[in-house]
Amino acid sequence: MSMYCFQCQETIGNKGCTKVGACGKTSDVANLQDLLIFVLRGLSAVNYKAREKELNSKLADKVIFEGLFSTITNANFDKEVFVKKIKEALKLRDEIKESLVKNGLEVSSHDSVSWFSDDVNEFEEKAKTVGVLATENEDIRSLRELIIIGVKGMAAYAEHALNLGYADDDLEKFMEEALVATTKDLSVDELVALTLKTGEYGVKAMALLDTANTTTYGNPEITEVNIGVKSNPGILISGHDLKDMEELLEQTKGTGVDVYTHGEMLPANYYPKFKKYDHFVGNYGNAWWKQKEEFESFNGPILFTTNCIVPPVESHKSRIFTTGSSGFPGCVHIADREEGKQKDFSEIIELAKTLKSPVEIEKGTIVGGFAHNQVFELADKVVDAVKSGAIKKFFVMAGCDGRHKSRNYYTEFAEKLPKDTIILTAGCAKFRYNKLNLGDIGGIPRVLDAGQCNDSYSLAVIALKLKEIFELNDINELPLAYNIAWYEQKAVIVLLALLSLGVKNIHLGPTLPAFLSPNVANVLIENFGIAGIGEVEDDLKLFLGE
Ligand code: SF4
Ligand code: SF3
Repeated sequence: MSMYCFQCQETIGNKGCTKVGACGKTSDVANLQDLLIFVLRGLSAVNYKAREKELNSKLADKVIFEGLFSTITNANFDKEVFVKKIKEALKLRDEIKESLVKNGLEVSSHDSVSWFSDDVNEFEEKAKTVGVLATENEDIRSLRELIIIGVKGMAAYAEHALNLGYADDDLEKFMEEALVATTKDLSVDELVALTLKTGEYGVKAMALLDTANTTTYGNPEITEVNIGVKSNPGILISGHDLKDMEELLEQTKGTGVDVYTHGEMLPANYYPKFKKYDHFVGNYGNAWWKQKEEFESFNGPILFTTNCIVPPVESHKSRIFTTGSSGFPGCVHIADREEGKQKDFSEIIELAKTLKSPVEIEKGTIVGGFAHNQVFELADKVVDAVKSGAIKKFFVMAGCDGRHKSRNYYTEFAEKLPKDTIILTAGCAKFRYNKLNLGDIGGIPRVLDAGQCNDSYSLAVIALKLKEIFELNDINELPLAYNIAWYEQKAVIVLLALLSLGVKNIHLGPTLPAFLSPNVANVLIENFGIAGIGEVEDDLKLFLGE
């Protein structure tokens, strides 16, 4: 075994990747990611303590959540990045440690606070001893990882919000608390309680990002998104970061280069502020896992702002650029913005001008933009449709897409749902059914896309609003079922957030996470009615109570 990673749905054999990741992550990168998490625990311990005398460092908060984000599945494959991040975190940890001593505050004796090296060979040695398997008890390991994985998702959302100038110290403090808690001898019950608290903070993180996005770019509105192409050369932008989207649109204005969204950037099309750009053409392609073919035919440069990168083939590797928490060795990384300035995308734009325009792979439009504000505007229509029986049930089918064949389940499930049901979606899971032509109910489309995975927050807000309108005591009394698909860690924080809001009986697929030990899975099953998926026909009967 040269590594151990089981944080995503595609982990090998639904157990763990032990030689190389199914995602393409090499063992040296996986191990350095483990070491980074270990070092971030130490940094969290000292920064958390420093809060007692308001000596805590804002930079440490940023280093912590950016570090967590960079370890998310498919975000960053660059070994050098992790070496740099480990060194930076160690340096900062020791500076804060010094200030703790000076100010008479106790310094934890945990190894993550005292271990130090600046030798990369030693990093590799140490990394082998601090990974997931360092916790021997299977249930404690499972809960610790569930919390860390949830916090990784939370960190991603916090980073996007910060890029738009929105931060919440409470959230940063919690991330530190959670990381430190995973170094302590907590009981199963205490860890279960912390898991739920992670969900509560997940709601806060998504709410913060929602405020950041909608305040900056307006509320998403119903939009027909073009999925065809135009004749200019284009740049494809992927991932979740709207600030990058804005700056790319600004810098491409008047250059003769068009901009297209890909994967989780599709919802950028729904924001009023982005609609004013004539050269913003629409969306190209589908969910992340089809990028090999779709990037080939796109012809132009591709900018990754976050996960999900598939290791690129040589024929288009030189057209791939990364920025923010994403990275891939050999691909140009666009540096972070300097205070008061934009990122510099000129290299991508210059390259685009020399390349051919995209080959059309689809034609027509898809409809989206059903985040909370837009749905509230339609509330009367929706409520009438429920009261008249025209809408019998809503299905929340949010989350991630992935490459496993078993995910055809979601397409089939959407196709076979009765015509009096509505799908509420968010995240790249939607690409399994958003081009199916499922029709509408009295003008309300049967697939309502709220946006990115973080916009699952909108779905929760919508559910809470419906509960209020129908004067129900419990969110679970709504005619609403949850059939969620997951792949990476952001979907885990969405799941924990829903649990913390009291949502029961969520079905999670295509497989239950490998990081849930049988006992921990049982806790979730018994207390929250969490279930996996089965055959489409059987599940439909179950969901529809037939
Ligand atoms: Fe395996 Fe997923 Fe970890 Fe990649 S992120 S190494 S596929 S478990
Ligand atoms: Fe998709 Fe990677 Fe999760 Fe944001 S882009 S939902 S998988």
